Amino acid sequence: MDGKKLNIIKSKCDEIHYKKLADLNNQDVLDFVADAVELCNPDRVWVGDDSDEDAQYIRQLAIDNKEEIPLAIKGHTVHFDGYFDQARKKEVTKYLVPEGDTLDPKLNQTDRSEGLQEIEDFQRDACKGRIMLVRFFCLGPVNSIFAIPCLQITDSAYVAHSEDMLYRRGYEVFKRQSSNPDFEFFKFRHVTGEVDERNTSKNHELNRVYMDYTQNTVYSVNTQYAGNTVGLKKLSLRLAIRKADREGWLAEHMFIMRANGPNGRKTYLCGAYPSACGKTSTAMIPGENIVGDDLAYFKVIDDEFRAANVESGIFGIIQDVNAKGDPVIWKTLHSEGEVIFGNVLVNNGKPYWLGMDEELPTEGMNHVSVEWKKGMKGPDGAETTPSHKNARYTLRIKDLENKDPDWDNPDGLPVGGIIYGGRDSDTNVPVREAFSWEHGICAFGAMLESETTAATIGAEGVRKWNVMSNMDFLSMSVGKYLHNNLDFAKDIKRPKIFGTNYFLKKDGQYLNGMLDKAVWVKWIELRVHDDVDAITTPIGLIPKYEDLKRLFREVLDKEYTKEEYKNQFMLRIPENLKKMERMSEIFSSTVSDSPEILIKILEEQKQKLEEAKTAHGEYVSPSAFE
Ligand code: SPV
Ligand code: MN
Repeated sequence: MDGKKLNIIKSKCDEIHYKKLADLNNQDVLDFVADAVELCNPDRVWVGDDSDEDAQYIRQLAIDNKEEIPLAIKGHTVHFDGYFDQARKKEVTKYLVPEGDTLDPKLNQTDRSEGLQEIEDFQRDACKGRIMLVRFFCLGPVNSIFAIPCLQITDSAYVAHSEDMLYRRGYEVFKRQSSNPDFEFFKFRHVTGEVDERNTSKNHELNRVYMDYTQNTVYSVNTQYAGNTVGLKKLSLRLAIRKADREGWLAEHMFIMRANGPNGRKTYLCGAYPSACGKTSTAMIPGENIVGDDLAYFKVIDDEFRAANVESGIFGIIQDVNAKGDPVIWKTLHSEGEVIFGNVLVNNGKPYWLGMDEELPTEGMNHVSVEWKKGMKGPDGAETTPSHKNARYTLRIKDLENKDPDWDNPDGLPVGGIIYGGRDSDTNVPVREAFSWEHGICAFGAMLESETTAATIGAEGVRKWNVMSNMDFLSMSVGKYLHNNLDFAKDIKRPKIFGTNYFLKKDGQYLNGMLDKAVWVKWIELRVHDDVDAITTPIGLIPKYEDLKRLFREVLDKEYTKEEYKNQFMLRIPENLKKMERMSEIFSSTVSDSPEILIKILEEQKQKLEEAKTAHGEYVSPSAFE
């Protein structure tokens, strides 16, 4: 071992923590830590293992550092990110491309050596006066073929605490692999940067998230928002998509849930929905069971299509979480136990957020100010809200009473169906099934669109194309990613594919209730097993009225009228044709390597819509196709 490197670490590390590192007997780990220490110059280095004591140390440090503030309920804390640091920032998130390599030109990228130089300049001596935390985690269940070990360096106890809730601990995984020369792991180096009086990153305009895909490493600086800092979340997803490409599996931005069918049948479903399109609330439908709400890896095991939850917790949007719509989350958010609230309003030790169905105080502490008052303007002069629209909660899956007991299965879970859920007010029916895997991947997944929301920075309410809801995280061209999806698990029975849209409107009013998705999921569950028939339309297979009428009665104890059905499942041909036009434009000119099958499916779909228009007019009742 390189004595100089060891000495650098030793100079900042007490014996116990140094031993934890040395015991791993891994030169890559030592190099990464030593380089970080030398560059960032922390006062000391703390190394965590998988013990509860170490987890407790981090929790307390987050409070001592004032990165988290305890709330009235035991175990609950609140964390605030800077006013300008409330979401992922796409413009400053870039791939570092080495000389001689090329990345798809649509990916945000910069020259590798220049990027590294920039990050080093921003991180140099930036941990002075702070503790550098070194923690080991695992993406996916430990001791499984899904597992990807990760090393996180951060000077934020909030980041390390969040990771402890959101991921499996991985120190022992590293230890077991100490003699494996091919041991591959992901590395993250996050530095908070200069902080203001509220301990939030001051230099938000110097925020950078740079991904060195050649080294499985991501650097992040001058930010605290978890989507930019928690290495195992979206930073790792980009690396995982490349690793999956090399190894022949898929890394997806999807929930995993268990839908409960007749006679105790368990059917696992995965779903990709852009932010704020009902992803978490689908995974949390009362009566069903959650496995995970954000990230899934797909692999074939013994000829079965299986998915594993990458995470062990949820970092969810809190806006509109209320007792009626999300009873299980609501309960966990009001029970003793570990919960981090992010960017909510706090008054008298109690967190408040928009859409919680309670009257909100007109003052308190929030992301704008420690003494926020209604009407207060932000530092940019904009109106402020009591809680941020992208305010979040962090909790552990194990603390949810509706968790699937098998959520941590090292072999993952067999997938019966995949759902692509968009948000549009005028085009797609609430639920439909694809004609085939290829049709589902191309017409539902690849053509997924959503009106924008608050989780990413930029204008809201604009219709945006978001392939598989994975667009922000693609680390290769759209065409290559779609080819990988089309080719995956070719020789085995693949899940059925479905599309949902909970946001259809008529005269400005939503056509569906918040809970109707519970019915669509039951219908999907039945269709996975071919228990009910469906109607073939140009855009896919849709439910029959009788089946939905029965399901609405059984699931929601609700009378479902033929009129509602007609309004919801009417084929809107002009809007569908417009969508096809948008997609033709994208896939024939913007995307340079569109799969041929996609272009074919697009043309077929257009033709079917035109034929239906000639036969039945522009707005067609489902009965026309029966
Ligand atoms: C999302 O926006 O898709 C999230 C939250 O899951 S973030 O961590 O910002 O990615
Ligand atoms: Mn997400």
